[in-house]
Amino acid sequence: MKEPALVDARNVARRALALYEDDAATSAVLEAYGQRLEGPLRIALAGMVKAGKSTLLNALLGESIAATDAGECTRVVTWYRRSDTPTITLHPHEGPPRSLRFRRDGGRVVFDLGSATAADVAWIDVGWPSESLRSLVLIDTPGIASLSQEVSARATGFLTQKSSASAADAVIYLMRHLRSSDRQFLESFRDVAAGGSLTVNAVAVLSRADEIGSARIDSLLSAAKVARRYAEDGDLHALVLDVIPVAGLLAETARTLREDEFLALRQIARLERSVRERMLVSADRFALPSSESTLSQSTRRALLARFGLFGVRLAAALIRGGIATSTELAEGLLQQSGLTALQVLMRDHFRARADTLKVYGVLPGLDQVLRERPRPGSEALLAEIERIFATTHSLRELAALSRTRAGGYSLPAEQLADAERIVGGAGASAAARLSLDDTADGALMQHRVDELLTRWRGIAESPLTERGAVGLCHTVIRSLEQIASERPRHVVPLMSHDIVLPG
Ligand SMILES: Nc1nc2c(ncn2[C@@H]2O[C@H](COP(=O)(O)OP(=O)(O)OP(=O)(O)O)[C@@H](O)[C@H]2O)c(=O)[nH]1
Ligand SMILES: [Mg+2]
Repeated sequence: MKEPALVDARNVARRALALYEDDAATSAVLEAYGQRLEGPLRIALAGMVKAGKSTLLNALLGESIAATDAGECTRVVTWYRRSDTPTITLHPHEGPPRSLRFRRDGGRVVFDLGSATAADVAWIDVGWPSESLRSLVLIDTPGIASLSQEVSARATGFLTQKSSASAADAVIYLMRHLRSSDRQFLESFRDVAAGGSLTVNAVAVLSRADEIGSARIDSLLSAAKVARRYAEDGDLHALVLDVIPVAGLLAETARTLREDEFLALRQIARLERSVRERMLVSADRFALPSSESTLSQSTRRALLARFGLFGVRLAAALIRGGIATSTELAEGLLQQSGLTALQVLMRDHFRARADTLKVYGVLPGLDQVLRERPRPGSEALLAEIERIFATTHSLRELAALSRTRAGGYSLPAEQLADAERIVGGAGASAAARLSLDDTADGALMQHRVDELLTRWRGIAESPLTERGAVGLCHTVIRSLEQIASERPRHVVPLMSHDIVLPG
């Protein structure tokens, strides 16, 4: 969907740049905001140390580039953006950027910081010819609450910098359990997010989901239940759009599955049941030397590292259930991993309103620069920013959505749920807003819009509706009118490259 506010925001950025032409420091900041409006949506992965951020990033990329060991690279903010040729550039705090050499090692991309330590590095920029980066930039951040205060501060500093030109437009927050430190972080992030609201641009991932049920074959079902409970938790509901269980390791491996791995797993699947069960009773047992299969100990260790015990058990079960090729296995594992569900959420909540999210994040930053450095002409630009916020419906929707989720309106629960969905709380597509299937036809949609319009006009005019909620009613009505005027609307496809499987 075209976002008229994007054009307006770019205009403000351009005019501001002209206004501060003689001030190099301010110009640099304004230019960075301008670039943020021009470039793809920026999504950061955040969370406590070892939550599985880099693994999930690799899964989303479909390639193993981000380091998941304990090296220095895990301690710096790293950007992944699309470029025609692979390049890795280190940006130090002091001195010019420099290229880093990398090599491939068993399907992984490996690079190191050379003589630099993480403390010397401002950020690393990875340019990669990955289709998954066509419409987004992914940002890997170091673990929060890591042993080193300094590393933790780097992540928190990046994610919570107030109105920074280099901040992310949206966040995927990974947590293994809901700890008080997770809540604190999400709250601190909300406090500095644009307009004091994080909700509209954050989703939580219940990560390493395969470990939740001790790698039992129904682990992901247990994880789904836990995720549901978290999603319904009042506090979290006000902080993130949803909570999705994802087994990132399984997803990464599925997207980079090799033929030799499939063949090894098939051998395990073909073992006699009692032998197989004994072998898979624990990770330790699986890694022990054994004469019960021809798979070497090093092969079994490699499988464990790539799949985890749960992944090996699941793969064996899928093959026994009839899966006959590595491509089918990759597909089956990917589906189970939860990655596809996360990608759908990213499509419906982030990509479908990418331009709006960029504007929502950047305008408060421009506003701040103009206020901090007033000069003749800055007042007019501030007024323009205010006008954009006041008149752009999509921005009002985001504000209404986060306020609704934070319990900011007193309306009956059923009406609130209805309102939340209509302003885009279940996804930005018309079908999601109307609570209809993606395949619903025009006539059905029209009928539903008419029905909802009548209902919401009634609520807006009812003397029983509290004054404070009338504004929300008008936003809801406007959203419905917009759906009516824009039909047939396009559903943003889940890009084929999002679910590319290894050949
Ligand atoms: N079983 C299992 N292990 C996982 C999963 N995701 C990550 N791991 C393992 O957990 C460890 C940490 O994973 P990373 O992806 O490096 O986590 P991180 O959050 O990036 O860690 P830091 O950057 O050091 O904070 C690695 O050994 C991964 O193999 C998962 O979904 N399942
Ligand atoms: Mg990491």
